Amino acid sequence: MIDPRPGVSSTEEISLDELQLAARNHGMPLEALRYDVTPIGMHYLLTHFDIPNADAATWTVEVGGRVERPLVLGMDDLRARPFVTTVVTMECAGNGRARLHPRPVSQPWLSEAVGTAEWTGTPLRPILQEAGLEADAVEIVFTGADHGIQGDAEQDYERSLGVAEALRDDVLLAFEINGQPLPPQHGFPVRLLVPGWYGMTSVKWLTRMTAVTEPFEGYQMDAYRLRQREGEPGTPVTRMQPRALMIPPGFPEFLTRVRIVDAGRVLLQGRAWSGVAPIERVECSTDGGASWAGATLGPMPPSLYAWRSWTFGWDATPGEHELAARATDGTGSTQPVDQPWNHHGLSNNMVQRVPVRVR
Ligand SMILES: Nc1nc2c(c(=O)[nH]1)N[C@H]1C(S)=C(S)[C@@H](COP(=O)(O)O)O[C@H]1N2
Ligand SMILES: [Mo]
Repeated sequence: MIDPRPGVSSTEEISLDELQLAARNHGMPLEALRYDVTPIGMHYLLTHFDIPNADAATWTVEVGGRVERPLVLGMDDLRARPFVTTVVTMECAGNGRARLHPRPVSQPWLSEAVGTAEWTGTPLRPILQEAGLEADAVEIVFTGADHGIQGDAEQDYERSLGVAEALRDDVLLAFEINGQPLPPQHGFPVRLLVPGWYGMTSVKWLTRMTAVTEPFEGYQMDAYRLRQREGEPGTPVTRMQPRALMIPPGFPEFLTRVRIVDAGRVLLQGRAWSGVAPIERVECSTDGGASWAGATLGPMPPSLYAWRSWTFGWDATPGEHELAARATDGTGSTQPVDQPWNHHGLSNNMVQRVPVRVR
């Protein structure tokens, strides 16, 4: 199929450029869905440019722009502030992209660009209040120390957040993950954490926060919009849409990763999350999505923004099967069974399908 649109692949083959991104930016092995909190090295990772060489002793976070009292905070200042620890599920907005047809050319995620961590940090709101936002400030621009070129624009990685969202009491400047200092790849020494939103908003290697009077239009704002074609205005990508994933049952065949399962009772297990509203329902299908039945939800998660476990009993009969799972959140929003295609393959929560051979 030849697709004339720029930025989408006209072949089914993953290119070496995409493989290069995939080798740097790894997903979470799906068997790690068994953990409430993802072990650090198994949490997904996405870095657009290079991991900066950061020295905590000299690191500063500047607070400037439309504020009454500009601040310069070192890591000792940040660590001396009140801190909280919270369990948050984070997912890349491009998760699922590589299963779209035609395929948007970027980091080729299948469905594993997710992880749940126990983040420790200091709340952002009191810092912004100390700096004193001017009345005409509408957004805060968060700048990372990493630098590169994307879409012809040379840039530091930068994303903004509206003032109301930035002042939410669960937004943190995080300096620890799972009880340890952030490792280099997750934003050492400090990153923004915006629970509920797709990962692009949680700026790593944070160096600057700038209050601005107009919506910020930097590259990473323009890139995260839902549009069918380049050039359309589109709508911004914000919170994580509901998604359920299952631990692929049985054991895999090395190359294809098709699952081999013994006939009989099989307990399917997984996690579900939404950044919009709590998970209300998870359903499973064992016939490729033709019919669905309710899964059993596990205990309430430790925070509003942590994934919830689920289980589903399946009487596996010999033959080839396709398993699927889908989540519904408290707004009634359910995962689509057909692809919700958009130009960069963002915010795409098509159901996961797991081919299984029962013997
Ligand atoms: N400075 C900076 N922050 C960043 C990024 C980046 O490339 N640079 N990537 C973003 C994206 S797209 C995602 S999905 C998350 C990934 O966070 P993680 O690598 O800690 O899982 O970080 C976000 N924050
Ligand atoms: Mo991302």
